[in-house]
Amino acid sequence: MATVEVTIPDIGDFDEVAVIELLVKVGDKVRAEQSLITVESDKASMEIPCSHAGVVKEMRVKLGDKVKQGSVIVLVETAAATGHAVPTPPANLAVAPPVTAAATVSVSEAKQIPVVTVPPVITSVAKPSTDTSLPHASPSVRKFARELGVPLHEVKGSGPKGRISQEDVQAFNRAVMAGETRTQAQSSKAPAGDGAGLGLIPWPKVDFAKFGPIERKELGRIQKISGANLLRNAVMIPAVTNHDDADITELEAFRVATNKENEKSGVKVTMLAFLIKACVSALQKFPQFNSSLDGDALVYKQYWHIGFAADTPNGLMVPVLKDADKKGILQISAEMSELAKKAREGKLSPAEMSGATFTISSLGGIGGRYFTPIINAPEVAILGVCRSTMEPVWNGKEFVPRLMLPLSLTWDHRVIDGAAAARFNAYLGQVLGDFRRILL
Ligand code: CAO
Repeated sequence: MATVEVTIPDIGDFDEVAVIELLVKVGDKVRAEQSLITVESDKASMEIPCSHAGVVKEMRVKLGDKVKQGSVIVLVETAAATGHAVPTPPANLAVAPPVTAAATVSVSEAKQIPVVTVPPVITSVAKPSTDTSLPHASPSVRKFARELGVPLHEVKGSGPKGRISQEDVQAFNRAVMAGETRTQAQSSKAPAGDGAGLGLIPWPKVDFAKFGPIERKELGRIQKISGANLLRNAVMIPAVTNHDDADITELEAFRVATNKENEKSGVKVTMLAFLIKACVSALQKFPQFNSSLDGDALVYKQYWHIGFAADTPNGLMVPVLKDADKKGILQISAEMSELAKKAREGKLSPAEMSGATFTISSLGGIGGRYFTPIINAPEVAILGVCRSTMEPVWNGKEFVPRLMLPLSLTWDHRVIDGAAAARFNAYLGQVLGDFRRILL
């Protein structure tokens, strides 16, 4: 066993350079010629390579330290006595090193520790304006950018002299993903919004009038807004839809009876009110359905605000019934009817359309069997409901007529998996089949 001091080699015209990156730590196994640290002068950044294979015993520098030729940077414990082999300069020099001196080897008599230096590897130039081939970033940052496919020369560095950090690359990547900025390659392909930015072929341009009479009408304001939202949600969310049926025979009988009892109150209970309540129970049992993605984290909401799609003359609106967990069926019905009326009259306030944690889109009053609703981001799931029909259902002995409600649950596969979705639907079916389960 021998301990080798690795020092800063001749780095040319620079008195002192700053340590900008530590590429190894104590205990790391290192190969000969593996880069140990990155230093930066006002002209270039350079990797300082190791001379011997071994294990890092001690780091003699930290970030921000100023070092110069001869400064000891790392102690490496090697397996065999070393100090005699002259390491060859690294073959993968990105730019010719500022010095041509061969590697030097000297032995520190006092400590009996061989001191070994090898030429640095210049990795980037500090002034990209004079050399555009190498953006001003350390090797690990450039590797990171390469792996993400980020064009480094388009990233603005926030470090000294415009040096690009890993955070700068991440911020650039986030901005591109969020559509806040576009890479030069994206911009050169097509303007935003026509799909070509996604690498798709252009939208077909057809002269419809060539085939018959036409009338052109501009989209309404709400259609434009909801269209842009729906497109983003459809493109960005890896969505899957599970279809299921719920037996609502008894629940419908109860609803009809409740409406008879409350005839005079003026409040009409529809199936949607029961669905809201049943969904709250399912959301409480499966909290990931009541969450939102925030970067790499999931935000679980401790409130249950249910949005419901309303068909209005101006287009699709989604009023939000707040704190559905704290309200009974009659109150939910009354509030829903008020919100739906406001939606149709175009009188919903922004507050009445925000804060939803889950959405229900019911076409039950109109018809249909199943459909695939689009998730209302940043929610992670939406329930589509169609018209219930009386169907023959096998009860183990015979077919019996049951009122079956078709359910279509769309979920974000980044947050939810198929098994959880199937369980959610099954539980929802159980609750709708026997509403007493909500009390359990
Ligand atoms: N199965 C059978 N009948 C149903 C039903 C269902 N699943 N859901 C509602 N109905 C019945 C109601 O009982 C009512 O019948 P009666 O008049 O005989 O009592 C009738 O259909 C009309 O109900 P409704 O639609 O007025 O009431 P609702 O509470 O079910 O829905 C609202 C309210 C605002 C959601 C609804 O009016 C609406 O706008 N639906 C469209 C939503 C939509 O467009 N979704 C698609 C979004 S994607 O483009």
